[in-house]
Amino acid sequence: MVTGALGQVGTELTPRLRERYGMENVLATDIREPVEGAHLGLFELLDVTDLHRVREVIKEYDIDYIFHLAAILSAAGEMRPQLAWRVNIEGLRNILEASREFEVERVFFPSSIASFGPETPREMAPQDTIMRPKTMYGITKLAGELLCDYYYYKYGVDVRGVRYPGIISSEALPGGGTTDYAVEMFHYAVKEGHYVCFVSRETVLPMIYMPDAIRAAIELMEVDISRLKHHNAFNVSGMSFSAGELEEEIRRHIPHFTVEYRPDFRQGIAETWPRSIDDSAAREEWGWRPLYNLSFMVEDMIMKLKKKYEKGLLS
Ligand code: NAD
Ligand code: AKB
Repeated sequence: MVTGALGQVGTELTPRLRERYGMENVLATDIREPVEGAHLGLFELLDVTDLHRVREVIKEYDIDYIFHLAAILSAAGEMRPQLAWRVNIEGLRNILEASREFEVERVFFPSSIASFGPETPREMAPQDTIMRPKTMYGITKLAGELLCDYYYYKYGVDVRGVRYPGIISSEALPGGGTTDYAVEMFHYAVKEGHYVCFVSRETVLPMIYMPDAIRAAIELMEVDISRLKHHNAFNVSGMSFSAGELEEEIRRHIPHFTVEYRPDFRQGIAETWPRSIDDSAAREEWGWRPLYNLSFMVEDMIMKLKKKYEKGLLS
């Protein structure tokens, strides 16, 4: 079962899981209906804050693995902090509680670089370090990591997770995060040749390309637990670059592309996050290796988006 399956990650993780485990073996769920005509396979409406419904769906489908993606991201969470708390904390608790009750075999929980704070070393943020997040989203992600630990040690629920950097992808648009500029920049480059960026040119954040992000989730869920010392909240890294460096790399493919930098409140959020993260624990414990660097990712993104705009799949 995938929760929040219609979001940026679920849109690509769900089909990948279906390819790997069989169409009929993967249930997509979300609080909203899929767009009409989208070929989705098994789907149920599920609000993760509704424990009764979470239990009902897990029981009805005899769920054994859960990829719990439903969440309110950083920028949206600053607009609606109470909602972020409810979805990210109560939703996770419901998933863990029902997993304990129905003996779900494994749960995947994606945390984020947002769980770090300004007191964390900004370069190569370590796996185990000081963490004092300043956004509601970051607070819920850090509390979520701890809640996952609690269910693992107290009840033996096999919950595993990563701390994702900003995820760049070409299928679904991102859903209200601070790193959204890194995806939006591609769309505006391809369709308009100009982008107004909401963080400064110098802002550096860690990022990962979606194929690597999905592989990380699947590899971690499949690894033999005896290899894991951390089991949860693994730093996974792909690349780090400034907004200006991304602009320049895109311009190598679209020479007329220009960007204007007009930082808004999301600049303040970005400044509380590390510029790069150390993922050596993931590398050592389960063999994690990212395959995409900046130039490889930019080339692939532009090729995919150009095709989509040309075919009229995006407007
Ligand atoms: P998204 O915002 O694109 O998608 C979240 C989905 O959750 C949406 O489809 C939304 O409809 C659904 N949702 C919202 N409230 C819900 C509720 N009450 N019940 C059920 N579904 C609900 O997010 P995403 O980018 O796909 O992120 C997936 C997960 O990965 C999240 O937990 C996020 O914190 C984490 N993550 C994402 C990134 C990133 O850059 N995308 C980075 C780090 C961590
Ligand atoms: C956000 O910007 O909120 C997300 C994240 C890094 O968790 N993309």
